[in-house]
Amino acid sequence: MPPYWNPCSYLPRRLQIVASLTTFILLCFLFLGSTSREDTDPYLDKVPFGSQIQQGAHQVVDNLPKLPNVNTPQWLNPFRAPAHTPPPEQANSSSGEARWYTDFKWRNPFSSSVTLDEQRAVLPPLPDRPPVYTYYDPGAGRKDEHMKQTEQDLLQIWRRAWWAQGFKPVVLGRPEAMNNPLFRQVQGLQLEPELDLEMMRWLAWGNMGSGILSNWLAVPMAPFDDPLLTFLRRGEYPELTRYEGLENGIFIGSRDAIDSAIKAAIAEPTIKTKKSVVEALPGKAFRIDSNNGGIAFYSTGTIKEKYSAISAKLSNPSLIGEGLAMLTELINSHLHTIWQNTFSSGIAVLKPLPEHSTAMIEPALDLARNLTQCAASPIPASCPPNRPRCKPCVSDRMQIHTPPVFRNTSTLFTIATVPHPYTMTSLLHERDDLSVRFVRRETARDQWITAATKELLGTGLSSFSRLVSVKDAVASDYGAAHSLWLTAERPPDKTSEKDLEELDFIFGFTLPRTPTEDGKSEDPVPRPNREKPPSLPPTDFGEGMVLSGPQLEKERSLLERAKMLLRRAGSTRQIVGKQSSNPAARMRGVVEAWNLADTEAWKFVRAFNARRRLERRKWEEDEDDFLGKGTWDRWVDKII
Ligand SMILES: *[C@@H]1O[C@H](CO)[C@@H](O)[C@H](O)[C@H]1NC(C)=O
Ligand SMILES: *[C@@H]1O[C@H](CO)[C@@H](O)[C@H](O)[C@H]1NC(C)=O
Ligand SMILES: CC(=O)N[C@H]1CO[C@H](CO)[C@@H](O)[C@@H]1O
Repeated sequence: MPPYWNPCSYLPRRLQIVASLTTFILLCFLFLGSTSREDTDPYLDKVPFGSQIQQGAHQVVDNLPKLPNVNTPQWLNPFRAPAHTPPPEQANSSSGEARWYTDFKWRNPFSSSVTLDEQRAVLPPLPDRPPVYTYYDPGAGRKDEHMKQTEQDLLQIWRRAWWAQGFKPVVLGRPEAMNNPLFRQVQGLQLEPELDLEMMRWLAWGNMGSGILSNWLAVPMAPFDDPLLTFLRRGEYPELTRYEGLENGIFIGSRDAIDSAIKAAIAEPTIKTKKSVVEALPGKAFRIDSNNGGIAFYSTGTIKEKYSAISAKLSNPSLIGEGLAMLTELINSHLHTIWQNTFSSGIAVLKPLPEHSTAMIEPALDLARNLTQCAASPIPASCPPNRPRCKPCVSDRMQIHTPPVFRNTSTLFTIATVPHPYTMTSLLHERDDLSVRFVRRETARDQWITAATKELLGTGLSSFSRLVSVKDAVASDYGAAHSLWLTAERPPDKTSEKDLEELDFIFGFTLPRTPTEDGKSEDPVPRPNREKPPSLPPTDFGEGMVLSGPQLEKERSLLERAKMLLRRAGSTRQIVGKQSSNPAARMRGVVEAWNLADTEAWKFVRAFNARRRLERRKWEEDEDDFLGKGTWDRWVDKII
């Protein structure tokens, strides 16, 4: 939906308001006059929030000047549901205070125009994650515990990397292979151990049906929009395909194609002398694709050729565990490097209203610092097998910017912190005792969203139409791959394993978390002659602004108190009962009603993040079924 444009914006402010209001009321009569209901006041009927809060908010803000609402897009909204019944609750659509409703109409500026419920944000449908399977047999070969632990770490890297790229990784084991009706026939063949393992992979894969079969040393290592990854995400694999140069790292195919390939291999008279399925099948059994740039496969051959320090360890039976541990670190550092190379302009830690948001963006800045660090690596200057010309972190350090405005640059990763309007108002006016009167008389509406999108959308638009762009930046495929949106009140908790793991699964690698010797996350290697990365156009204000100690302390404590008040207020649903006895809830309701667009943005981000956490938790629960049936459990039994 294109942003709307206020045709009156060239008029002086007062005239503008009068003209817009007149237009609005006329339009209301035009479009809605004939369907007039009991409500005699056409304006009240149209305020853009759900019916419940509408009453509550009117109690609280009954004599607010209502003018700034004239741009409410309700009457422009072609999707507006004619019925006045809220859509049904969907399964798993809440987490804590956050509630959401998944619908294609998510780009509507106001969720409540779809959900008729102030608390439910409308999110885009979750993209389908095509499954990618790997086969892991902990029993294969004789291994010590340390080695198994390292293999588990490698599997974890594999799972994280595929998850972050929009897939659903599934680790299969021997039980899945045994479940395949062709298992007995394969067993009867007495194959070479190498081919036997390979056949088990195929049997397990065939048992699951169409999909991707990946070696657990084959990980996606490319920008989100890489052509191979984009193709794989589509989830359609009509032909049995392998990839040039990736050996048995990755195959795709439909269930029928997999089955007939296994049958053909079994029927092959010379199969006992073969070492792999590819070798056992005639050449034309596979389509061979050369579009292979998105995946890095750390095969034995590749390790020998490119990472000799590791291959030296792996070829000595008593040092294999150590070699695998090095490989774990190497692959993680390569994933991090490729991520850094993708965002060559650096990281933008969004800082609108910079005079008052230093404390607010501290968690985002901490995250950005860790992301720009160089990951520990046994071979620091190395590149992944699929990107021999990468720029290793040690020679090309990523930059951090703190622009006051959101920029949509494809080579810039944005970390944004969206405050609740109560928090923002409290910080802007440096007071924590906001009153209804003060909010109405002294504060401007929707300051955060207006400031953040000033460059992207100019100054002439209403805050409501800005929501469309912000929602796009948060939740579209493109937006989600180029930015991370946090809420100021619940940033990732540095002391919580869960939150840190969540970040790892968003980025697809483990972030560096060990401070450097001086306690700061600074550049470990001095590099006098490095090239400067492409710099962004300078901003005329805010960037690099630093607060002095006491000021910063004051801001931090205001922020803490705002968080506390919001927690006390709980959900604004409490104020619907008109005379809310909870003054915090009442105050929160007033501020939310005054800053509709900022509130909507905040709720949207909160719901988006909550749903993302829930999606992953659900996958891990589902995966337990496989791991429980298969490898993980038996293997954990052995370790304990
Ligand atoms: C940012 O740019 C991309 C590609 O140029 C575009 O698809 C997207 O809609 C833009 N996002 C916003 C918020 O303007
Ligand atoms: C960033 O690194 C520091 C140590 O330098 C660590 O304490 C902190 O938890 C890390 N934060 C995140 C979000 O990874
Ligand atoms: C993670 C989670 O809450 N999962 C639930 C989703 O909804 C189904 C049925 O509605 C439940 O069975 C799950 O437990």
